[in-house]
Amino acid sequence: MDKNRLEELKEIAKVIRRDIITMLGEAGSGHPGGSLSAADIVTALYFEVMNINPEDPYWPDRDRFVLSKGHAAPVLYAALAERGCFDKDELKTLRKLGSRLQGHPDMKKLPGVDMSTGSLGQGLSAANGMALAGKLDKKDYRVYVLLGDGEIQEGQIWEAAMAASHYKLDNLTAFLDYNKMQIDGHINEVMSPEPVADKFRAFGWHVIEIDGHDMEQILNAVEEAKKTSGRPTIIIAQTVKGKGVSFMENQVGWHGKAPSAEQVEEALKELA
Ligand SMILES: Cc1ncc(C[n+]2csc(CCOP(=O)(O)OP(=O)(O)O)c2C)c(N)n1
Repeated sequence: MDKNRLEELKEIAKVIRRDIITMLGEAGSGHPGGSLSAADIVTALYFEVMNINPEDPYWPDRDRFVLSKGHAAPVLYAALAERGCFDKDELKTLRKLGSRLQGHPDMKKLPGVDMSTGSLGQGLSAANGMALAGKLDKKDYRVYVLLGDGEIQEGQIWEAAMAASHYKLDNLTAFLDYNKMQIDGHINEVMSPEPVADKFRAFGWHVIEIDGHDMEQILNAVEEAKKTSGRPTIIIAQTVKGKGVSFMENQVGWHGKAPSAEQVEEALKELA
């Protein structure tokens, strides 16, 4: 990949991280840790990978994205706004009464959101449906879904994993945001998903393991997924919860807490 383009994408990821911090500071509540850990993946999808048209959000041939870990809504809103789907000024309305930018994404309110999410465990099933519909309709759009490592403790994920390989959904690519933390502690202490790569392999998936903050690795993995036929792909992305803001990194306490005005200032300095 062109070095300049890679640098541009890294810059966009920084803008997305800054917007996440600003929005959460303004809202006074929300989920910074899991939004920041997913920022590079979501940037790669919306700015390099996905075939979408911001002027025609319901275009039937568009690629789809399901933010299955819906509490990370700020990363999706920041990406949609930066991509031109709506005015960036609206980011200020996050979590306000009547806003299109609810605490969890609502497809009936905000064009550009392909699936309403927030109740963990359901997004992979919805993505399966979109991928299966694409096959039945003989369309060549692709479906991307982002899962949390705590989220995959939900049984429905494994029913969906089984179905995706049964239906040979090679137009479906899942990302696992493997930041090792969930709401109330370290993943290994609460409920370990390990050996997660072997589990998905056993369910019939093609598995790729990457550093989820390395833009080149993310893009190469997506290319490999596109070339994989007859089965779905999961990209297990090693990430850091709170990535980019030193005092939030690897801190469970920053799962669902907004930064104060001083903390917003400090974080924005680091992300300058
Ligand atoms: C069905 C359901 N149960 C509980 C919650 C509350 N909840 C919100 S975020 C979260 C932790 C999710 O952890 P993980 O998937 O690892 O997300 P990340 O650490 O990436 O933010 C929980 C339990 C929920 N949203 N849905």
